[in-house]
Amino acid sequence: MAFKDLRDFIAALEKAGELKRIPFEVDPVLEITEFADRSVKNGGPALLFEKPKGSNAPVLINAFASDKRMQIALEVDSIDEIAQRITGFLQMQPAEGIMGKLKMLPVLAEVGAFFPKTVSSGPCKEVILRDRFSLADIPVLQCWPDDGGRYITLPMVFTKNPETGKRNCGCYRIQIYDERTTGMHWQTHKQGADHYRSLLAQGKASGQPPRMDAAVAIGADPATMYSAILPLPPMIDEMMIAGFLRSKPVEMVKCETVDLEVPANAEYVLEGYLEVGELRTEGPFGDHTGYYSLADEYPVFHLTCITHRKNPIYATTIVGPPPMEDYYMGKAIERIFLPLMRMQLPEVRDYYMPPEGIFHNIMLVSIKKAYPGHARKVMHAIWGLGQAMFTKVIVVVDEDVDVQNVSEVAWKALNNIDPERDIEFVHGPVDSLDHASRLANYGSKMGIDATKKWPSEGFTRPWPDVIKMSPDVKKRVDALWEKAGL
Ligand SMILES: Cc1cc2nc3c(=O)[nH]c(=O)nc-3n(C[C@H](O)[C@H](O)[C@H](O)COP(=O)(O)O)c2cc1C
Ligand SMILES: [Mn+2]
Repeated sequence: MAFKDLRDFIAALEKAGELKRIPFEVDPVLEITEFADRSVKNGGPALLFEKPKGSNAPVLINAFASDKRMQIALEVDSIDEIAQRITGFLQMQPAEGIMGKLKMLPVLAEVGAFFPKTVSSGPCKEVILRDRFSLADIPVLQCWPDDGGRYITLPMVFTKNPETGKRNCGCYRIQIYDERTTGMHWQTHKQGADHYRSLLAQGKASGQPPRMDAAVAIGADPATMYSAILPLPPMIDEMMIAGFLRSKPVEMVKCETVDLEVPANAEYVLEGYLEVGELRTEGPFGDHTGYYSLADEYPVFHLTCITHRKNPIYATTIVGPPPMEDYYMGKAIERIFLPLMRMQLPEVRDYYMPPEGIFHNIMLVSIKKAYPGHARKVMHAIWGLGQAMFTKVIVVVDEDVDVQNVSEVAWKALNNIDPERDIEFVHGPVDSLDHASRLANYGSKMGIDATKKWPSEGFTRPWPDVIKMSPDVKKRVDALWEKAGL
């Protein structure tokens, strides 16, 4: 049964003992962060602050901040179930004969059942504010002491590709400038920025800077919220993937003042426009690298209308020194995308992005090596694979290495490399949050080929085996172990 909305998810978290209500006043300026940070690092529950200072709306945080809560959010016992469902679709073969076609019908029906559905109204329209509205009524956090202000941190930002009309939904933070004006922090590699660039070019060609519509939904059923962070190819509608994840179409409603649709079950919807070309200083912001990302110039979002549910609940998150809530969201991405990565790179056995690497700083990859230079081919392929292009360090190991075990990777990889021979540097795009690259968004990346080296790769010395005790001795000592009282 798909979650109807955020409230339904909150009820499920509460029933599972995964949510704690905080009934007294806590300040959204810094205090909620300190609660959320301590709680996530202690393996604590999701938190619902019922009385955030200065607002009537409760604040939900850490709702996705554990493996268990990610499973509840996506309604599975293990995230691998989603990967298996995806693999099932990918393995779908053209059906032969009537029986084959009949067998495929349920799968095809399931595919059809994912597509978002437009409905005429929904809970997000319970209150429509066109004239008197203010962002100050929402309990938006100031996350860290040196932040440039308050930031909406878990939004679903909807825009349309001006050329194709195709929708995109991305999670890009939103800095509050005043009651009706915000920043729009889509980084240059993201889809929202791409739509904006197209309009900028159109404006330059016509001599008239156009306006760009945007709508920001906050709080919905968890699969829909989660879909906003998924690194999907541009032509894939996040709302379709949300439908796939919850096995039920997402219901969308038209906005009041802009030509966009948003999830009907959203808690809040901010509608508005960007004057294409208008930039303003955004940041600094205590970011998921654990450092403050520096202030930079980003587009400005002007609100034209706010709609919300009656008694809205404000859903948010904080990022900062890892592990934080976003680590658990990222871990689920890693599992969900493994079959998709393997579709293009079947030699990949597994991969892992340790929390200290903040998604893009390090990826450990195991492969079934089949030909000379194979590890390097895999590195370059990963640097060409969507947002994996940002990966600063890629370590490729043989399939016998368990990449989920960092200690095993470090041990085997460090033994297996001749650094001057096995490390490869490349130049290219890097994550906008990388503060060490020589230029913003451009820098170098490193690949480490830690696979066993072959004679066909010019390695002619013998390669030793890993030490292992023989199984019969292990068995004998198992028995003697008890006898020894150990
Ligand atoms: C909590 C959180 C906050 C994020 N904030 C931003 C942000 O401010 N700017 C940005 O470009 N990406 C941000 N991201 C990453 C994007 O949501 C992610 O790259 C997504 O795939 C972008 O979607 P798109 O490919 O449709 O643009 C954030 C992710 C999370 C989990
Ligand atoms: Mn997208």
